[in-house]
Amino acid sequence: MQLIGMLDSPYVRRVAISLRLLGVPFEHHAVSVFRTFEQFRQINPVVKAPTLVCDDGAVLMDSTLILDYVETCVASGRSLMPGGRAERQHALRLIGLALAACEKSVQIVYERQLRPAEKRHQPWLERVEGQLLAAYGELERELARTPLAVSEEGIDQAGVTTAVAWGFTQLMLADVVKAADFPLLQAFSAQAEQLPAFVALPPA
Ligand SMILES: N[C@@H](CCC(=O)N[C@@H](CS)C(=O)NCC(=O)O)C(=O)O
Repeated sequence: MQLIGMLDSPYVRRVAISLRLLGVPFEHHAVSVFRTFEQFRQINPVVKAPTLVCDDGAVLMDSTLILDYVETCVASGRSLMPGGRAERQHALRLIGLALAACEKSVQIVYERQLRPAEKRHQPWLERVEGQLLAAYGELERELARTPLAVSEEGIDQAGVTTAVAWGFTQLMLADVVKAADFPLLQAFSAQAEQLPAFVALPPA
């Protein structure tokens, strides 16, 4: 299978790291939705990163849907999603918060990089920044209640997505989300970024 998209997208990176942790072979093609729009459009007319081209040629998009499919391709029997109902509910809550943080971060990045300064709407930006900080506030409280496993064998999808989201936000918006205000997220992500799967798939 082929994973299409740049690793500076947290959505692409969470899929790439998950594929590697799960031992599912894949080719990565670093095609940009902006710089190489036409090339991307040839693969997926909708131009969404990540895109997964499956071995039978089917084209999937949306990181969560791609990961749903990828989990069915694992030969080793490993899963990044817990099986028990309570554990799965907890993982889904964390993943939802981390994905909301990704979405709000991406919205702010697009506002800063794509929208002309004179067309920016400050109340909208403030709303999105508030949502972003709320998502990380909730994640920080969750980590205080229940620490996440952080080893190559133990990390799950909640851990992968939380660390990738945090890394992206710190890379792009450290002025909005101050690392010192979220010490548990900072410490967890620093440890996750040392894991071989994260080191092999850096965001830049
Ligand atoms: N919910 C989607 C979000 C994917 C997404 O928004 N990706 C961005 C790159 S970070 C993208 O494709 N942007 C181009 C566009 O939406 O036109 C997912 O989980 O994959």
